[in-house]
Amino acid sequence: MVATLGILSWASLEHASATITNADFSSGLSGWSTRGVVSTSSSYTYGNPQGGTISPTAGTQVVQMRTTGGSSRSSLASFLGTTSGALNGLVPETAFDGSAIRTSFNGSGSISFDWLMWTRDYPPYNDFAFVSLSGPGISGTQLTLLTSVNTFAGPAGTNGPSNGTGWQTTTLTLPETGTYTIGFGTMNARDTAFASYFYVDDLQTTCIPEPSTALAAAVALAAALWPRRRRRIVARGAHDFSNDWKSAP
Ligand SMILES: [Ca+2]
Ligand SMILES: [Ca+2]
Repeated sequence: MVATLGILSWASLEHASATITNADFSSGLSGWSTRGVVSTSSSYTYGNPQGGTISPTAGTQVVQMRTTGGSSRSSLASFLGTTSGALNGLVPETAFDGSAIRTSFNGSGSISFDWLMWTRDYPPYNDFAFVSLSGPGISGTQLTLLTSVNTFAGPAGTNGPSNGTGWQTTTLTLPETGTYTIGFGTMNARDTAFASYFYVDDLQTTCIPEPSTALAAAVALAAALWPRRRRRIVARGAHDFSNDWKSAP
């Protein structure tokens, strides 16, 4: 019995740990593919005006993507498995260059992550950040706009708030159980000047055990509880088993 529970326990741990590799970027960019200007660090600090420091929300490092100096829109579209037109459609302005990362993982239920955008740009130069997701139950590549300069930045010369959008958490639904690819990107809009910066950290996904594993665990649990209940009854010197069973919680 102990051996059985041990195996089940090991199996469920193995299942959970196999979901997202380097989900908090503590191992730099290991397990991630990148395009454009991408780096990881224990912190990013900007000078005034409206300077600030971006720190990880989990582990020892956070990833940064930069718009200016990145790759072309068509290159990013190819990298993320989508079209140049779809990326351009995320904001009303024309999208130019930018940077992106992506990784694949086994999951089900949902995936959540932390993100923050900081900018040296200002409205109406509407640089933006987005997430992409593809996998079972999703048609093509799903693109979701997370934020853009017009929604959080201040007037020219201010660089917006010192912490940009601040850290936000977004959760996406995974329609089925299987292998998904998630991507993150940021792009210049309206022109290629004045960089914006996009940070991501702490990806987490639920992982529901296979039905056969769940059933086996339930059977094992019932078997484990049965002798314990019997021992308790015997220890109490029970001579009337029917009463003991009725009074059992
Ligand atoms: Ca981190
Ligand atoms: Ca810009």
